[in-house]
Amino acid sequence: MTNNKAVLSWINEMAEMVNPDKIVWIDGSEEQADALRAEACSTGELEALNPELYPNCYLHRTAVNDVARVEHRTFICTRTKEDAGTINNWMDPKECYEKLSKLYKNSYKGKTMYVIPYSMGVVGSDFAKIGVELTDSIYVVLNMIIMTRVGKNVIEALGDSADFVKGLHATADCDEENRYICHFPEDNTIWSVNSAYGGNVLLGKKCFALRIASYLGRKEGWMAEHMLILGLENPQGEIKYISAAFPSACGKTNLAMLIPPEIYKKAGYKVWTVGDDIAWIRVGEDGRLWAVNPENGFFGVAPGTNEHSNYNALMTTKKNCIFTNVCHDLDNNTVWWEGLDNNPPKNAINWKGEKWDYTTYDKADKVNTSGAHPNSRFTAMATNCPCISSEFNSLKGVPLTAIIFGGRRAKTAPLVYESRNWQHGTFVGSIMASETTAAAAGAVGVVRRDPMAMRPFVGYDMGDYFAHWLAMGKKIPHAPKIFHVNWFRTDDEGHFIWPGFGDNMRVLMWILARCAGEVDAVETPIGFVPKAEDINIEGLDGVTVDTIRELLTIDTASWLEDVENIKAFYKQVGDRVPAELYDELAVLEANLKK
Ligand code: OXD
Ligand code: MN
Repeated sequence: MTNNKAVLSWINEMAEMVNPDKIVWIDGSEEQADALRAEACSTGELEALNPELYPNCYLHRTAVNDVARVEHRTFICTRTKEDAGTINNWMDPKECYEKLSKLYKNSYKGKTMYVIPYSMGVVGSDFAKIGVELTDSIYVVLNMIIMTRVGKNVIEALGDSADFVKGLHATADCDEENRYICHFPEDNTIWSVNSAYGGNVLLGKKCFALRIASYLGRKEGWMAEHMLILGLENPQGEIKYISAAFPSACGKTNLAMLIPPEIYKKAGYKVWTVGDDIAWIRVGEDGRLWAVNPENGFFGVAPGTNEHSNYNALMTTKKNCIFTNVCHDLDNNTVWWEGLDNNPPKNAINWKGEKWDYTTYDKADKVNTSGAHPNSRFTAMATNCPCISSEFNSLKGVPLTAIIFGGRRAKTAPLVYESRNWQHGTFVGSIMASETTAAAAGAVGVVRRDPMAMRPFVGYDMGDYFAHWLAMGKKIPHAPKIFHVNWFRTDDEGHFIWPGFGDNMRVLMWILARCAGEVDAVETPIGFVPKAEDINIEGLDGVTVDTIRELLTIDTASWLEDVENIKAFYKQVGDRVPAELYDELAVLEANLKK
């Protein structure tokens, strides 16, 4: 498919090591994808679902020991340990190549090597970057076809350039003890071995679009972030774009596909999805920040997705979708997961491939008793999403009006607050955290600091990453305002106070009003919070202005406790935490003690 010397000699070198029976290029055609689906169905790698209810949809099960990203086996292999930083696992590149070469040796024997040329971002856009993934798995090929832009036009766009990310994946024996997800940012290379689970093997996603891309972004002056992008359209037809970073499992996909509450819907407001997981962001010629979603599909968590929590995501899964590790309803050959409805299938196979009796389900032991694995997934085409933005395929992206950070905090963070400026906003991102609700451990959960929701995804030193955020701020004449939200405050009985889901739009409306200079705010030690009466609660059952007041209170004692936790975290990040962030921390502490 190409005469590109760099591509061909790399493929030859890899093929010599893994020793496939044959090499097949993925050309992006429907005919080839169809043939691969048929082949995967004939071997049992995929099961075709009911063609009337789920046209062109398939079910796949991974090995039971291979169901999630493996952060403890994920490495950043820069030449010096310091450049990978203290938060990442590090291995010397030479040592890593040697170690993994042994695991790769002959691992494709009897198999086909699929060569997948793919683009992150629309081919032809200034944002787009090209990768080539080699894999022994048809499941990976078919997922990559949904999640990225794959095919001939990509390799044509590459021409004879050597500027592409080289990704090698081998399922090998799926041996947990020898599972490695390794990144060589200095070589534009990703090596993944002994896994076949999405997050570890769809190399365009976390590995390239976040870890390698964050490294490239720093070098080239742009940003790769773990952020959704949405457009909020007002009744006049004007659309403002917002990006938001939340840690995994804090509702990014739900916010990205939000359905406005009745009062806003009636008035003519709409929400459009540009992306649900990753944003690549650049400074535009107009001095604003412009963002694209480099992906082409959604790799979403299935459990909990239902008509009420995320109607649009559910609709997106109804055709051309690959389901992984969900429950198989044998009566009508469809899929099911916990939280889809209250009607578990009576004749079903669970995520492990065993006959499943729904009456044995025990919330305290989900992994062993649920029909679908808690991290079971759907891989769905973005263009099947009912609320996909008309700018999804835009070459220049969308201009950002606001950036939002958020975490799951039972007590500390208020419903929403606004940072004072870019530097303070960077600080707010750097202190992001999410709590586990460990009832056994007492009232307050365990805090895991997850800066900008990027803890597992920064391809270099975290202190340098903070410095890059500060440096970017100096290059943006019209920077978006930066906010922090928390949908997860709980009352004394542990119940969520804020209804969340579609009603989060009420908070987005305040954020956009602030960006337009249309509403006042109250200055507090942590930043600006709304006046309680400025959050619209019309049509909200059981939420009063007093509820909002409670959601906006700042508990000085728990914030001071948090300050100590932040100090410990910064210390762990190490020497490269910028002085400006220590200044912001000192200001926060002084404000709280005033
Ligand atoms: C994640 C994901 O783990 O998006 O963050 O899959
Ligand atoms: Mn994610």
